[in-house]
Amino acid sequence: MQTQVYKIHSDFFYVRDKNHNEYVCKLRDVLKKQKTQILVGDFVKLSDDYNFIVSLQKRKNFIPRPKAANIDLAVVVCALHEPELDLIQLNRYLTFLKFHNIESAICFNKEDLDKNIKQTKKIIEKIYKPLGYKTFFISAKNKTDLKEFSKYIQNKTVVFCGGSGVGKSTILNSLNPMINIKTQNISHKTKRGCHTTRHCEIIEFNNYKIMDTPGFSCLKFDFLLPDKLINLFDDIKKYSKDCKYSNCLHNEDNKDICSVIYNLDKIDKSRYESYLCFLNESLEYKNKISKQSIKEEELKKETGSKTRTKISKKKREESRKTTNQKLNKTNIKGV
Ligand SMILES: Nc1nc2c(ncn2[C@@H]2O[C@H](COP(=O)(O)OP(=O)(O)OP(=O)(O)O)[C@@H](O)[C@H]2O)c(=O)[nH]1
Ligand SMILES: [Mg+2]
Ligand SMILES: [Zn+2]
Repeated sequence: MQTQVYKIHSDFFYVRDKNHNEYVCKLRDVLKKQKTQILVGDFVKLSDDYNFIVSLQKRKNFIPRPKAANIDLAVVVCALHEPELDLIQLNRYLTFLKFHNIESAICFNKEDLDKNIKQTKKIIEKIYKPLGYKTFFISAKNKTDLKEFSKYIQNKTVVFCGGSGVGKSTILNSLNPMINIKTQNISHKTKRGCHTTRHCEIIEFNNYKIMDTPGFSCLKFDFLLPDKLINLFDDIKKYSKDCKYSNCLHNEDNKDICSVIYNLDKIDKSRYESYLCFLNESLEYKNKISKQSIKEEELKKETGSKTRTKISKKKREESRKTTNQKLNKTNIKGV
């Protein structure tokens, strides 16, 4: 029987069929042995007694954080205040979703806390509309301006992503007061959310199918090679064609001959800052894996400083290949 996983708790998988019958089951040993990882949103087949998942259907897509599969739309939820709006964090989510080829929209929540909402809207829309993102400004608490947003997310499998305390669960409650998911004030001390939602779960009602997820902030670009990052920033990439070096990373290194830096006044400051921030993370990643492979090579080697230099030089060339192999592995493993 074909069902969809809507919640996972330790070894238990909560699944639902298309008639909304729900079952709790475990994973068949053979799937465990194959190290098959089941995600919320996965379509699975059950055994005749409904006690076991016996097979996993091919995924349309997935994201490793929050762990979710078969997504039509990701909504990145941000608070305008409490916690304060952090555009680098927003760009982090958007870039990560773009890497996974998942369509995204942005929902700016807590508009009731913004005294200059008109001005804020103008600034934000100027950045994100040209990038093709649909943006919504709402107050989940006061249930204002929900109409357009709620219509947009109907009849799709939607995942709510965003930091803790931005109001993901409150939005769900405001769309259907009958569900009443636990929410909690942000901490007075840290001004951050309290990680109230602990598990990813698909909530279905009327024409909605929404995954509420726990907020988190430690998403890092430690899985991507530095030269690939530019492909995830269309607004910066468009100026990179005239860079003198084809391997230019558009940072301080080649600043006098970098066409991106020459055109910086045309790029939004927070977008370029985000690019540099993620670039540093991916440079660290590249450094780490090439050091690792040089170390491995040196361990294999016997003695002789001349040969050593030669081998490590050669290794550096090889490490690009190794890097790509590791990258491919990481993407699969990242599930
Ligand atoms: N003023 C105001 N407060 C809001 C709004 N939406 C949510 N809140 C409050 O923000 C706090 C956090 O909301 P949650 O819905 O728990 O946030 P969350 O994103 O689900 O957080 P995690 O589950 O920790 O990831 C709660 O006290 C909500 O009442 C809003 O539109 N305006
Ligand atoms: Mg929550
Ligand atoms: Zn450049």
